[in-house]
Amino acid sequence: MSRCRALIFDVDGTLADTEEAHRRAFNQAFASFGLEWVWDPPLYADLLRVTGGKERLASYLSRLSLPQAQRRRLNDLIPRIHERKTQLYRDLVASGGLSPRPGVRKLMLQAREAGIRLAIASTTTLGNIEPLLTSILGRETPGWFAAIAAGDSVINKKPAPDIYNVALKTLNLDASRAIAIEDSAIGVQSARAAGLFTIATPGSWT
Ligand code: XBP
Ligand code: MG
Repeated sequence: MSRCRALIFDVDGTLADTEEAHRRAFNQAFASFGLEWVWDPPLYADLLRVTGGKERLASYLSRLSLPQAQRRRLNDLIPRIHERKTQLYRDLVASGGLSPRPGVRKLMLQAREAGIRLAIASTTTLGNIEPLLTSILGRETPGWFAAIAAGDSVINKKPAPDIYNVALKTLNLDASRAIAIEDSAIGVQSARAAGLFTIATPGSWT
């Protein structure tokens, strides 16, 4: 194993246990659109097999038996529902209810002291990441990352390797020079497909 020059962190479930906040934000968004959808924890755990909030919404919609016209209307509404969900999620993050998972801050500080760069490869919306880092680790921490690859910067989300390839490209590193840290089987698949040695840190939704 050649010397590691970067750690590439997944976000949701790895830096912090954020999926409960995502789940609440989805449900609050549904209510604000007058939709009677409720994603309870068991259903959400199943829906998490689809990465990306918009893709997850489309996957849920495909399960519902609806008249064609209503399906089309709701499908067209997905970007707006997701936009609302993202705003509600950021409000939840800003309210300060989340903290980093044990060891995350220490590992980042040790990496920085060792001259190992930090990066992020996440399926979540790019605009969620800086507020989350600021809220759970402090205002200066978004500047710790040499690369933040997220959300819609790739078409094929995890388990495809694309988002990790974007992070590696930004770092200008070969996969053999970095280690990925992930909480989900889908995330591990994605990092491995990009050729990365991957550490799995199972969380409450794994
Ligand atoms: C986890 C995801 C994201 C979040 C929801 O991302 O799959 O879709 O569940 O965030 P990660 P969005 O790769 O960090 O584990 O609604 O913004 O997609
Ligand atoms: Mg994750």
